Amino acid sequence: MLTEEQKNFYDDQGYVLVRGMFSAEEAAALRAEMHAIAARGDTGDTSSDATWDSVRGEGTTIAHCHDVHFRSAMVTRLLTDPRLTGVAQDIIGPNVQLHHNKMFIKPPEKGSPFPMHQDFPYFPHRDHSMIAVILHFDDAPEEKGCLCVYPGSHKLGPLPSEGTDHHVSTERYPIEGATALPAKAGDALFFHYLTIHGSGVNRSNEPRTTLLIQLRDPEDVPLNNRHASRGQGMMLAGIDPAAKPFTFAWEEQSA
Ligand SMILES: O=C(O)CCC(=O)C(=O)O
Repeated sequence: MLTEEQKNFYDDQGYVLVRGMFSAEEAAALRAEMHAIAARGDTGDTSSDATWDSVRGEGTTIAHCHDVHFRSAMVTRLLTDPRLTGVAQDIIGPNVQLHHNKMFIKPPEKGSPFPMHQDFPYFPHRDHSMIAVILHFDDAPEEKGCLCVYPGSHKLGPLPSEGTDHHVSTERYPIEGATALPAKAGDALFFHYLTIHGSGVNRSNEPRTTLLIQLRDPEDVPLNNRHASRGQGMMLAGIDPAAKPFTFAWEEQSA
């Protein structure tokens, strides 16, 4: 749960870093689980390197996989952990729905950066209820390419985006002008999908291991049908007041 002060901070700044949501032991176990997924090459239908187009060719890579709860029961349990969903409820409201989740491992010395961007262009929603939470499974100091944000930028609304990876203007919003948010293993960073964010290269000699979960109010309305994912629509807290009768995918295809 957020304190009143944390809630006000989130409303004003568009992010809140919750320290020690998970213990060092829990973070270590989750870190091992992520690295085991990567070692198995269990990245499903997503490409194993998530380096963005606008920074490709600079010798960096980043291991990733989507729908991590379809690969690991530990992650399925994590998605409904009340420590996580409680904070999400404080931000979104009583009903919290899964949009998607993805693991990132930024390898040592050459872990890819994420250009500064808003998440809005990837999955725009009518009411802007969408948030992200990044769970840190090892320490993410600045030299590891921790997340950086432009505080308060969620109040600017959707901004023009550039390139195939939809980053914001690099002249207007350089990463050097953003606030770095170094985190420790077990910390959880929540931010609004309009908050401008990104991260630098991992120049350290250790990987940076995270799980990013995107959550929304089930009554919010997606403005396009891009970015579908397995398990999208699962309720992680509360109920879905807008739930429609269930149909299997093959029934929809044959209808
Ligand atoms: O993990 C990071 O450093 C940022 C990831 C991100 O912003 C994204 O996937 O949209």
